[in-house]
Amino acid sequence: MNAVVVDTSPYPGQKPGTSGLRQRVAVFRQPHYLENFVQCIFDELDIPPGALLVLGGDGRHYNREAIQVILKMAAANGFGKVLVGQNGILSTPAASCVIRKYRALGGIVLSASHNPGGPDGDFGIKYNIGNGGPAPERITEAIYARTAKISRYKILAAPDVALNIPGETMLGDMRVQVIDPVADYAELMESLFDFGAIRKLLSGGFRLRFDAMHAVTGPYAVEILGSRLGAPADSLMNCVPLEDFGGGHPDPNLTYARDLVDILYGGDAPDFGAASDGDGDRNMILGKKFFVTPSDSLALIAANSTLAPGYKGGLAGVARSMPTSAAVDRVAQALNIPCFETPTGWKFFGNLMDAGKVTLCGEESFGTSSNHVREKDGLWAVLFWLNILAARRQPVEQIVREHWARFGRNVYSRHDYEALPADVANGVMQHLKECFSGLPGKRYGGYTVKSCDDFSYTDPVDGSISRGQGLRVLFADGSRIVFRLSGTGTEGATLRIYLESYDPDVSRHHLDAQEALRELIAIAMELSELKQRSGRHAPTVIT
Ligand code: VG1
Ligand code: CO
Repeated sequence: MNAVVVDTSPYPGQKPGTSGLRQRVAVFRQPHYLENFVQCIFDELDIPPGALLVLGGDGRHYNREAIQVILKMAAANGFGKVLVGQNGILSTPAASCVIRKYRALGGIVLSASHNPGGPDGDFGIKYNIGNGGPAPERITEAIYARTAKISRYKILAAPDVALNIPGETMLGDMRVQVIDPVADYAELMESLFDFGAIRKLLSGGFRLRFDAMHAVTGPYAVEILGSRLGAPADSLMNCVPLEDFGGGHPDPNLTYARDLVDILYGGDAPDFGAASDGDGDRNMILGKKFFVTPSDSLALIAANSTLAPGYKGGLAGVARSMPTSAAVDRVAQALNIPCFETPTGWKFFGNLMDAGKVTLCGEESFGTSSNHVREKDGLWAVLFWLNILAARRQPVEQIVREHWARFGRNVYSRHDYEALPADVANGVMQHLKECFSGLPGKRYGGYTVKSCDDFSYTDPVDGSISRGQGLRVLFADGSRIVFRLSGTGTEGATLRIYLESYDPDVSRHHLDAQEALRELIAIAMELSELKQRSGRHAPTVIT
């Protein structure tokens, strides 16, 4: 078997976004498209002899073919060994866990996360570094720069490797070890949470529903929630992964996880509901007729963290992405620990965790996790909630309401306008920026603008600066509106509007967020001229 060098030429636009390179499957299927990007990743690495790579994906359409290409390219580029999930499957947090556990040089994760899959859907690829986390911008920028110049790639001329049974084979001079995708991850979860207490909760009449949305967490949920914790088989929905996620959006929110939401809001609802996304790094938490916002979930986990054995020593600090509500900031203050505010995207948490500055991190986009891995982790959050529920023995809603009564409520919502024409979305952002200098001091109904800016972040560990991370309008009473363009979509542009106010008054805590934020929503429309510019009258998704 020989390594062959194939001549190629650059494709424009192979630019990693918030989380890797995401494009339509048809784009990835173009000749050399995947190969170009993978070679640029490898060229950017210093691959020492015997280097170990971790490889896996969320099982979406094109996963199987891409895995074979990457294996052959890894062999031709001098890797000593690849750990690959059985059938090419690894959830994003499991990949992170495996990279760390086996001290790999890094890993390649194939996923477009919550984006739809299938032949007409999306595919994605991302490089994770040796700490298990997404490559920082410095590296993704360097990879992108290489994609503009690439002229050849290396690949082994070899038959496909069988990936259906765990075990080891050779591919040229490189070893390929097919691993059980669940085992290492399940072991890590058992080391963090009180499985005995959760088992007791689940056998004592407490009812849960978990929706894997036909995505990668199915087998993880069946093993961990089902086999190890005793959740009945009919409490685990859509746990058979499908290449097209059954035609749905594998995005656990109130819009796309409708089936689960209907069950939790219906008659005879279970006590607890949860879902995770395409690659298993997101989570949605529901109680009986109650939705826990991801920002509140992060704050609640922080406030109750010592109930879980893996966190009983306390937290070093917490971090949240800028658009995430400040609910966790209040918990950090009470615990007297630092709280960091980073740009959107998990890659910004890695340095803080590596430096021991934070234990828990979260994003408003249904992402929560800790320093046990360097990715967000959907099932981890579900298990953390179950651990808290097993210890407190109160309904989800009551736990959240007690939290609000103690810390006040950060009323929060995000409005997404998906698939806008790019020029309309850019026009809105440009218009907002132009207004900014005249806004401070201006009154809108009960709100006075205090300041506005384009969020920029200086990493406290390596000093790197990330600019242009979202437009913020901050009001005198601490409320805020943030406008940001998505960096994960593949069609047109998605504008996200994040709305937040703070209410310490318990007598208003029952209000629906859309109701409580009504005035701020109107101000966001007025400032952005979104309706006039786009002709849209309502968001595509409200969370
Ligand atoms: C979105 C979320 C962001 C998250 C990213 C990746 O990015 O807002 O918080 O880190 O998706 O999540 P954007 O640029 O579209 O707003 V995942 O689960 O899609 O890897
Ligand atoms: Co995801």
